[in-house]
Amino acid sequence: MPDRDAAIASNYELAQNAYQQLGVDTDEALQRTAEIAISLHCWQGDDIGGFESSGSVIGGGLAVTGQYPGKAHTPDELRADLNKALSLIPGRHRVNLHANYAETGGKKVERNELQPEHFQNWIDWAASEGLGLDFNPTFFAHDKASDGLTLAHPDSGIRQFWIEHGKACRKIGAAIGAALHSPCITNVWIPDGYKDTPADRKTPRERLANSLDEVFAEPFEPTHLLDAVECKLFGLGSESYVVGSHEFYLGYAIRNKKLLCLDAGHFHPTEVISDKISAVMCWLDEILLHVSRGVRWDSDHVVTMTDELQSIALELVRGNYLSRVHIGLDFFDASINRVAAWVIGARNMAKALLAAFLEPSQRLKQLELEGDFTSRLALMEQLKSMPHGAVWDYYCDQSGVPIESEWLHSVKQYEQDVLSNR
Ligand code: RNT
Ligand code: ZN
Repeated sequence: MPDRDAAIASNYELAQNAYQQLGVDTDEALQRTAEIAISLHCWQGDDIGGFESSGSVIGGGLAVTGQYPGKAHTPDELRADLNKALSLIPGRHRVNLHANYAETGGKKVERNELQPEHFQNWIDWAASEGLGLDFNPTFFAHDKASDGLTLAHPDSGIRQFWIEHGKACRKIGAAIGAALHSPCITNVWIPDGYKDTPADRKTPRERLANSLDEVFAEPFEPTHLLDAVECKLFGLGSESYVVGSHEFYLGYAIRNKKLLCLDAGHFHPTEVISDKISAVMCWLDEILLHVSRGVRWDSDHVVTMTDELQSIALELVRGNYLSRVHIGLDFFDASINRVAAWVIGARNMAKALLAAFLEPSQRLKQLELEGDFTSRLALMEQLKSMPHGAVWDYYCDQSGVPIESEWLHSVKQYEQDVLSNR
């Protein structure tokens, strides 16, 4: 389509000139955006169902609402859906797995007995697609997690089971990282907490610290495995107390040289992770982000182009943190096409990063240093109506993926050809 191609090129040229006036090199911004991998969470594709067929409810305070048809029921369907989504997202990315996505060939394998071989199909697929993989132990959707306690459980037998699960998952993560020549970030999130006011806030936290020490006892090559711990303020069923709170895991991560995972939906609604990044990066080598969108009590809406998303991207770029921050997505919506949910969230993350690379950050910092806050504010506002959409479309086109007005058609076609036949 010569008209389409000409429009993309000429819109880009106009944008390039406009950014040049601000001292911003759009080509460089495109290159830098292309270097960033975003880890796509597999669980958006099947409402965190996984393939254990244990019949356990998800639990852990995680609730996926919606009945949109066409969800993936098998590993092959899920991989096909991921391939579809990835074909519509510019750049080279990663996929984030949960332990309950193991493939055990119809055999019941307990969580504490999972092995790397149960993820061999995922590894082979990732290798053939040129993807990195990340991993998560699954401390929910299980009989032994039905009372909402796992690593902090007062029953030592149950605690031991989950410790063994954590250990098994780190072995799997290390095997994945070794096989794919890219460190597998293995992230621990547990649901543990209480619905109502606890009488003892201290002991569960001590139990959690001890359990984590056991889980993390075995050393692995950091080129194969990076451990992360994820904090949360509250969840469904843990409204009054969460054992693994922010302060708990921040301290644990600093002392034990772990990555801290900051999930954008895991704080009080007036708290933002964009303000936390530069604070925790003073004390931690690396962190993991779960980019999500909180809406009232839900922490897992599809990522949209919010102020906070743009602020997160700006912080990563302004602070030059991108080599120390791993970006993952974490949301689940079963009320819309699940492939589209991935595409919207991931494209927004990439688009926000591109917009951040298009910011004349030095100039803004200089104005701030000079105390000219009027000009700082005026320039920040001016930037909001700059033509970054034209740069984005050009980036998508150059990357061989549909531009903004085109990708949905491709998902609708996939829905008709594939999803609607499930
Ligand atoms: C839950 C955490 C956690 C999960 C995934 C499925 O509140 O955000 O990251 O969403 O592990
Ligand atoms: Zn999360």
